[in-house]
Amino acid sequence: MIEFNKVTKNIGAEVTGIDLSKPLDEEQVEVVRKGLLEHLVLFFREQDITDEQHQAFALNFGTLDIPAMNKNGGAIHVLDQTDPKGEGGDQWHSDNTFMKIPPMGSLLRAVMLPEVGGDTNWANMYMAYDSLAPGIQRLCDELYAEHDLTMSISKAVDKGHKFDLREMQEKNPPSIHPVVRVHPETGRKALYVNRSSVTRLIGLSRRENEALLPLLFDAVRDPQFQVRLKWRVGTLAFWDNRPTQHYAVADYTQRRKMHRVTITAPVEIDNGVPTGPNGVTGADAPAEAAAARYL
Ligand SMILES: O=C(O)CCC(=O)C(=O)O
Ligand SMILES: [Fe+2]
Repeated sequence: MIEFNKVTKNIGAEVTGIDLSKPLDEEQVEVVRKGLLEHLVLFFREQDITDEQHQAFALNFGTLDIPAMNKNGGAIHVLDQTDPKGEGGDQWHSDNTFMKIPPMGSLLRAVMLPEVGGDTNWANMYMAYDSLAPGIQRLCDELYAEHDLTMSISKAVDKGHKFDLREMQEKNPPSIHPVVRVHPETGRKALYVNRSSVTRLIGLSRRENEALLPLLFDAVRDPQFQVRLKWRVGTLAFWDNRPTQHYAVADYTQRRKMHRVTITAPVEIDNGVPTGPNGVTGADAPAEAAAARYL
């Protein structure tokens, strides 16, 4: 029987009674899906699985994305790091929010780990939203933000990674999303801005941006909203990318190798377009006024 054992009060559960090397039946898939909605990130321990089994498990919950930075064109993204500082994971973020349809979830598996260090943290962004004063929540409910992959990629380029930044920007132009995202399955509001990719709040002046953005970015920092995972080889983490952010702690110098797939939800469950209160999407943002006031 599949069981969920909470790791903290507010986010994260270890899942037992499931073998990810075997196909799941419909009932098992439904139990895991519900568990994910409740706990936001699920940890599966001692799963000695192949990339194919990893992908087969992910396919129960959506279609596989081909990541923008994947040079080999496959769905498995390999993170192989010994010098992780500034490589992107060590900043609170939700995956690929520069996309019009960011991934619904990510499934990350530890293949090789340093002796110590390299933990990952997740934060509950429903709670981050709930922690704001009602007046600030109302303000946020009406705002939009621009998400751009340039910030995180240019850091990697600075570190010597070979990306053609201009080509990546052309292929992946910035997207605008509501600052508050209503989860299509739970109906709850989550704060949907992250320091890794948000460049500005639309329609606000530069000074207004400078005052408000740090407040919103830093709502994620309260440890009450967080869970920290100590990986073991064979641990797989599956998170709902819509109401969470995560942060990979860059405190190791030995090799750490992780395999990841990201998924897009089935359209009948979620069309994938981040949607705010009253059903607005990035397309409803006041774009003209924004450009003028930003300057
Ligand atoms: O390396 C990790 O633990 C997480 C990296 C990350 O941000 C991701 O896989 O999306
Ligand atoms: Fe990430």
